[in-house]
Amino acid sequence: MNKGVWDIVRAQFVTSAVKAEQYPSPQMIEAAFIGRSNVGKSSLINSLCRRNGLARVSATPGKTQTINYYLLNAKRNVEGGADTAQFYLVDLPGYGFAKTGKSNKDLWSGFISKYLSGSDNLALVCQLIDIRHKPMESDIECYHWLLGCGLNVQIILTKADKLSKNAAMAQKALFKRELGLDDSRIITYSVTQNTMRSELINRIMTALENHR
Ligand SMILES: Nc1nc2c(ncn2[C@@H]2O[C@H](COP(=O)(O)OP(=O)(O)OP(=O)(O)O)[C@@H](O)[C@H]2O)c(=O)[nH]1
Ligand SMILES: [Mg+2]
Repeated sequence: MNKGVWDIVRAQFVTSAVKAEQYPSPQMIEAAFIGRSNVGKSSLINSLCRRNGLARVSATPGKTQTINYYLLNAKRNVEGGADTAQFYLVDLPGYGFAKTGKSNKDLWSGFISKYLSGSDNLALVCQLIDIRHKPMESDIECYHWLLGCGLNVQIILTKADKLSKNAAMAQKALFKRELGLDDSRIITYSVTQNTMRSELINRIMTALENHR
């Protein structure tokens, strides 16, 4: 049967959580977004959902401080009708940023690592890395930690519009080597250009479909 590509047709904020008792019900399959503060996690969620202002974006690192759940409806055309699917997109606080008072490191050793290591519904973790940077210790460490949890990880190099096409390709090759990735595990993205939006949505949907 001929199947079309998935698109996101509806998105709404559901709830914020800092502990398991606050996770939303009903439970549903999930894809989570993680990465250093300011890398563009919330912006990417808005881009995928085509809803500016759905997730709060800020030029100041440390904007997102809780686990934020968004309920997404996806749709694709199939012969004679349409397939639909529902899942949670989960926006997480960034790592690698210490604010006065409660250190961001504490959050990571606490509720965020509990969320990542304890969810049977978590089909995919999208780890975002700023394409302009060299591979950083914290990113490499995070990536291996996620793999160690048995999680399915997709690397997204963000803010691709900040580099020339050639420089962006060179950075992608560097990250592929450094993390040992094939092309199916890494994608470059820009919220101002949006050219990879459909590709990324379909990678997420494939991961959700393959998760038992
Ligand atoms: N040029 C450009 N800027 C971007 C892109 N994505 C995000 N930004 C900018 O990067 C800044 C941080 O974006 P956020 O989406 O708030 O980043 P975040 O990872 O959610 O940050 P925290 O919640 O603080 O961890 C904002 O000023 C965005 O406008 C992109 O693809 N291109
Ligand atoms: Mg954010």
